[in-house]
Amino acid sequence: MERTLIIVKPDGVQRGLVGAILERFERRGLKLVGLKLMRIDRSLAEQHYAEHVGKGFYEGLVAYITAGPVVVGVLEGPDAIEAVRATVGATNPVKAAAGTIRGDFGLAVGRNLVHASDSPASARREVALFFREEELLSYTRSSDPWLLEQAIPPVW
Ligand code: DAT
Ligand code: MG
Repeated sequence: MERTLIIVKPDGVQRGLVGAILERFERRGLKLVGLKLMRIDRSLAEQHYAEHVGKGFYEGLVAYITAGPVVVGVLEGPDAIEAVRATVGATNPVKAAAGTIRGDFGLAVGRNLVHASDSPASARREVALFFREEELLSYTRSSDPWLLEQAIPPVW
C-alpha cells in the first residue's frame, strides 16, 4: 500500500471543481485518508516547490498556489503514487490525455488544477509537510474486498 499527496489548486476551488476532481480518485477506488481546505502561505509554497527554485516559472507558480484556498488530501491504495499521477495526467493540460483530470478540465500549464506527488520520496516528504500524523486515518471500507483483491465476504 502507498500513500500520496494531492492538492486541488486554487483554480480548482474557484471553478467549483473540488467534487468533480475528488470523484475521479474515489471512483477509481483510492481511499481518502486525509482531507482539508487550507491556505498555502509563501513559506509553505517555497518548501513544497523547493525543487523548482530558480526556474523561470517559479515565481508564477508560488503566486498561483498561494492565490486562494486549496484542498489537500492523502490518497491510499496499491501503487497509489503511479495511479494518481496517471489519473491527473501530463503537466501541460494541452498534452494531457482526454480522460485525465488535466486533459478534461484544463488548457494552461500554469492553471493545471491539481498537484500529485511524483515518487515515494516526494510522497513521504509532501504528506509530512501538509498533515500531522493524527490527521491521517486508517480505516476499512465495506467496498475494499471489491477493489483490493481481499477475501470476498459471503454475499449469497
Ligand atoms: P507536475 O505538477 O506535473 O508534477 P512539475 O513538478 O514539473 O509538474 O512542475 C510543478 C508545477 O509547475 C506544474 O504543475 C506547473 C508548473 N510548471 C511546470 N513546468 C512549467 C512550465 N514550463 N511553465 C509554467 N509552469 C510550469
Ligand atoms: Mg511535480
